[in-house]
Amino acid sequence: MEDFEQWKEQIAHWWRLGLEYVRQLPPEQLYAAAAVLAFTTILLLLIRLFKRAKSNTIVLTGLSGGGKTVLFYQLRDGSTHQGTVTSMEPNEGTFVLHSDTTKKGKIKPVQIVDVPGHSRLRPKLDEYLPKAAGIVFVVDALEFLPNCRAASEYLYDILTKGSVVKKKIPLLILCNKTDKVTAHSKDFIRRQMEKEIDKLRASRSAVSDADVTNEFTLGVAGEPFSFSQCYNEVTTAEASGINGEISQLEQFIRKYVKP
Ligand SMILES: Nc1nc2c(ncn2[C@@H]2O[C@H](COP(=O)(O)OP(=O)(O)O)[C@@H](O)[C@H]2O)c(=O)[nH]1
Ligand SMILES: [Mg+2]
Repeated sequence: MEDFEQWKEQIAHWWRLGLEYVRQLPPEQLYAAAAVLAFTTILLLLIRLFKRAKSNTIVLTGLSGGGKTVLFYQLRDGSTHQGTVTSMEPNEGTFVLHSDTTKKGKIKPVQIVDVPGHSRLRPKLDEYLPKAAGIVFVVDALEFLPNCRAASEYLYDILTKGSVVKKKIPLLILCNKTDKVTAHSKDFIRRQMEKEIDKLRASRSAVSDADVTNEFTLGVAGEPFSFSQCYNEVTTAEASGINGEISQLEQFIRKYVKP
C-alpha cells in the first residue's frame, strides 16, 4: 500500500514537471509538434486504408464448357468434383489456394469468382470486373475452332470494358484441356483470336453509333490487331483442369494477388 502511494506521488511529480516544461515552450513549437502528430496519424490511416483496398479477386470466365468449374475446384481442393455441379449461378469462394495450404506462415486467401459466359449472367461480370486483380479467360483448346468466333466476341467485350481498360486489369487467356493430343497450342489460339478480333473490330466500327455499346476501341487503327496493343497486359498459358496441371494459372494468380 505504501509502495502504491509512493508511486502516485512520483507520477504526479513527473506530470507537474512535464506540464511546466510544456508551458515554457514557445507556442510555435507546440503547434508544430501537434501538426506533426496529426500528419503522421493521417498518413498511417491512409496507408491502412490503401492496403485494405488492394483486391484479391480473380475472375474466372469464358464460354461454357471450357472447364471453369473444374479449374475452380482444382484451385480450391486440388480435385475435380466431377459431375456434381450443374448450377448456372457463378461459383464464388475465398480460400487459400490448395497448392499453398502446405506452405508455412500466414497466406493471403484469394477470392475466385467463376462467372459463366451465358449472356444472361453477363451483368454478373460487370459486378465483379471493376474490383478484379486479374481476369482468367478460359478457352477450350480441344473444341476451339467451332467456338473461336463466340469466344473472341466475348473476349472483345471484356477487353473494351471501361473498368478493364482504365484499371489495366491483367488478363490471362488460359487454353484448357491440353491433356488431349488434339488440343490446339496456345500460340495457335492466340493468333486465331487476334485474327477474329481484327475482323470484329472492323464490323463493329461500321455499326451506327447508337448501337455501339463498347466503351473503348481496341488496337491501333490501320494495323492488324495484336494483344500486345492492349492497354492491359494480355498473356496466354496452358492448363489441364482434369489432370490438375494448373501451375501456370496459379503463377498468374500469385503474381497479382501476393500471398
Ligand atoms: N479433357 C479435358 N476435359 C476437361 C478438362 N476440364 C474440363 N473438362 C470437361 O469439360 C466439360 C466442361 O467442364 P466445366 O468445368 O463444367 O466447364 P465450364 O462450363 O466452363 O464450367 C466437362 O465435361 C469436363 O469434364 C480438361 O482439362 N481436360
Ligand atoms: Mg461451370
